[in-house]
Amino acid sequence: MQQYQELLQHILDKGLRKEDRTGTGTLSVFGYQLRADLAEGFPLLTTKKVYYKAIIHELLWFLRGDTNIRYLVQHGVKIWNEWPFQHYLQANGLEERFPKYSEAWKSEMKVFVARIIEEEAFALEWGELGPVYGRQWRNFGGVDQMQEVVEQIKRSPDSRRHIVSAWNPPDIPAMVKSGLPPCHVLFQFYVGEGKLSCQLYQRSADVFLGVPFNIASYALLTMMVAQACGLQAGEFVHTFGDAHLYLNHLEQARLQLSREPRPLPMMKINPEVTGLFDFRFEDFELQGYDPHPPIRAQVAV
Ligand code: DHF
Ligand code: TMP
Repeated sequence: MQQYQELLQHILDKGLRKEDRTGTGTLSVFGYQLRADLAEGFPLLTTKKVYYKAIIHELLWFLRGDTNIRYLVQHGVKIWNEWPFQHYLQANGLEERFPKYSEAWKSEMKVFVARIIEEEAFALEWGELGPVYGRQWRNFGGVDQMQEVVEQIKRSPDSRRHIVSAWNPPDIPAMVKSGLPPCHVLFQFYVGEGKLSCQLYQRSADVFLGVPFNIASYALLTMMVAQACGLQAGEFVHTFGDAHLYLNHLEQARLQLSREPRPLPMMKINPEVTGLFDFRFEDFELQGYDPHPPIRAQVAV
């Protein structure tokens, strides 16, 4: 993924200094595009180790229509914990006792997550992110967009209307309350020469932490939808709105840029699964992933 390295360099060179909602500050560019040919390998970064198991679980969680972090934490996935936790602190007047990013905050988050796992009622009340991706994909005002898009691709592959949108304006306030409004907002499928391609529009992109997950997640979704439609996987095209590096990720980005990309791994999917909603974690096997070591960074909440 030389193109990802180029995006990091581009933001370091050309990014505008902008303040942001989280108070962290960013270097930001507007409008950028990456393309990955899925026949060349699975586009998982090799210049740092990416916890790809979280990506598979998160994608299966979206496809279930689930919006509660309980399923994720039960599968060891921590990437969505900060937002319901912060909402919980705020709703219970605990924000001052547990200042964001402090050691007390980090250890209280562990207590919170343990309760999400152990107490179903607590999870139902405090583990909800609101009507985010899973809800909109499977039930956007009563429409199962994922089911319909698969049927449409099979029925009229040449259609220019293979769209799934997570951006549901009446639902945005409820998403803001306990989570975030969608970052990966809208995607479109395209069929040509028996291959299925996908383009994503991402309105806001944390290039160091979120984007490596987003690329792999949509590449995998493209492969899964292709299999469910009896097609080969083509390209994943990733289009960005505000693509930014948080100011506390710049050192990490420079370290990553000093590393040479390695050959891409291959993702093997159980060929027997033919329904998009029938995939299980065990149906995926990543082969030949040999990344450089992980690079830690604080996610901006
Ligand atoms: N907020 C912000 N500011 N940036 C994001 O990327 C982001 N992503 C969200 C929700 N809110 C967000 C959902 N996706 C991580 C990766 C993806 C993700 C959220 C967090 C993350 O922290 N990754 C670390 C640790 C992964 C692990 O658990 O091992 C990484 O090093 O990749
Ligand atoms: P925002 O809602 O103020 O744009 O903040 C959302 C942040 O989360 C922003 O830094 C982008 C980042 N993000 C990703 O990069 N990918 C994701 O999948 C998600 C959910 C968020």
